[in-house]
Amino acid sequence: MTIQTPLRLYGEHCSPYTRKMLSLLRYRGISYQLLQGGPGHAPQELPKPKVDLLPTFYLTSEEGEVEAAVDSTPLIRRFEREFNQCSVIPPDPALEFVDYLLEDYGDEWLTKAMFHYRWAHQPDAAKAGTLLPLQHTLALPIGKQEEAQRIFRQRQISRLYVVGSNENTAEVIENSYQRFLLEFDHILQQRPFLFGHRPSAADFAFYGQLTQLAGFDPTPMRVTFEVAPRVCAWVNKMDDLSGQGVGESDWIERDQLVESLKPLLTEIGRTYVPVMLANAEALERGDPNIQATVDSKLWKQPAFHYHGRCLQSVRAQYLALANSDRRWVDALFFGTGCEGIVNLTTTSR
Ligand SMILES: N[C@@H](CCC(=O)N[C@@H](CS)C(=O)NCC(=O)O)C(=O)O
Repeated sequence: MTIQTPLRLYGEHCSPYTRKMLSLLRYRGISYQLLQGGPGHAPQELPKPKVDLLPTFYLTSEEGEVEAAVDSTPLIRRFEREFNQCSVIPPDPALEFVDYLLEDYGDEWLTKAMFHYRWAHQPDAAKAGTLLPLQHTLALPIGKQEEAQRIFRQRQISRLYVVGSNENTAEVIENSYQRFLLEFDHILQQRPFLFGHRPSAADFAFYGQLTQLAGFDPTPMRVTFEVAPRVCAWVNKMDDLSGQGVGESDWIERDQLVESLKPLLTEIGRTYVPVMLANAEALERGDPNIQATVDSKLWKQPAFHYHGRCLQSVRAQYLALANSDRRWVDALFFGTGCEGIVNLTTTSR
C-alpha cells in the first residue's frame, strides 16, 4: 500500500521508541503529526494495534483505509520502501546486517538500563513518578497528584523483573551501561554516527534510549555526563537532523569499520548475546524463566517471546547474506562473543 503523509503517530516524549521514530522522521524529511498521549489512551475512534505500545502509527492508504501499526524496527524498513530520501540502511549488505544487530541491542538491551535506572533508584523513581502522570494528564488536579504518582510508580516498579532488573543484576546493568558509554564515545571520537557521516537505524535506536538516560533520569544523566559528555552532546544533535545533507559516500567502507566496532561488539557479546541465547533456549524448553551468566553473574528473568522473535529476525538477516558477506561478518565477530548470535548449530555458548 502507498501510505499517505503526513504520517500520524500516537506517542509521547518520555517514550524512547517514540523519540527514536520522531528523530528518524525529521531526518528523513517525512512529514508527520504527533498525537500526544500515554499507553492505553489513544483516541477511541482510531483502530487498535495488535499490542498497545508507543509509538502507534496510523498508516492511511491512498483509499483512506487506516491501519494501526507498532514496532519501530519493521516500521523503519517499511518506510524505507515507501520513501526514498535519506535512507537509514547502509547499502553494503554486511553492514546492513551489523546495523540491524546494533539496532536490536539498542532497543532490547539499552532499554534495560533505561527502565532499571528509572525505577530502581529513589530520586529517579520520584521524578518519573511525578512527571509521567502529568505528561499523560497535564490538568491533573493537585489533590490527585500524589495518588497518581503512587499508582504509576508501583505499576512500573512491579514490572522491573520483566527487564531482568533485581538486586543481583543491578550492578551488571549499570556496569554494562558505563562500558557501553566508553565504547560508543570511542566511536564518536572518530565519526559522528555508527556507520560514517550519516545516521543509520541503529543510531536512532541508541538515541531513543539515550533521550531518557542522558536527558531525563537524574542518576544515568549524571553517569552519562561524567563518563562520556560527548554522548550527551551527540544526543542533543540527534534530536533534529533535518538539515543534515548526506550522500552515498558518507557511509563508511566496511574495512574502515572493523577496528573501531570490535570493542562495542565485545560489549554486546558480553551482555545482550548470552541473554538472547538463554531466552531462546528457555522458549525451546518451554521454561517460563531464563538463566544466563552475564559478566560472571547469574542473570534471571522471565522468558520473553518477543525476544525470541528478535533473535530469529537477526538470524534470518544473517542467513540472507551472500557467502562472502557472511564470511566478512564472521571475521568481524571473531573473538567478540557475538559469534553465538549467528552460530546456527547451537543456541547456547
Ligand atoms: N519494540 C517496540 C517497543 C515499544 C515499547 O515498548 N513502547 C513502550 C513505551 S516506550 C510502551 O508502550 N510500553 C507499554 C506500557 O508502558 O504500558 C518498538 O520498537 O516500537
